[in-house]
Amino acid sequence: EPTAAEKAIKYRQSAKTVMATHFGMLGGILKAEKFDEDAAEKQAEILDVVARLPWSKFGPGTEGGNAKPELWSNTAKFEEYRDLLLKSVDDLEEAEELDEFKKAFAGMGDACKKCHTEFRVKK
Ligand code: ASC
Repeated sequence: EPTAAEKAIKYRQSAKTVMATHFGMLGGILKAEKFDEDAAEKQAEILDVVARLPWSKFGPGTEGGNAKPELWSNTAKFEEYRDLLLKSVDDLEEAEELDEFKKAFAGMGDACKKCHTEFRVKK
């Protein structure tokens, strides 16, 4: 039986795998020759839910996985990156034109990258 920490790590990694999959699907839609706005809106809707899932599973006692210990000693910074991500999915939800989707998409990728650079172990 996995420990509570192992379950938390599995959960947050799984949620991020799903998030990355939909992020990639949206990227494909935004690069396509003809913009399918309905398809982009569907992905934004999914991301707006999925992007909220991982964060409660980084609580005290869940150190490990691919996260650096610094994540638990600098939670303010971690939460700043999380909020940056959540702002970008709000922007995605509000986007109505290709340019707006692209801008929010870039913001989302930027938030992913900033947090990974600081808090994810280098592989
Ligand atoms: C992904 C993924 C990330 C982000 C990041 C965006 O698909 O797994 O960590 O996008 O590379 O900059």
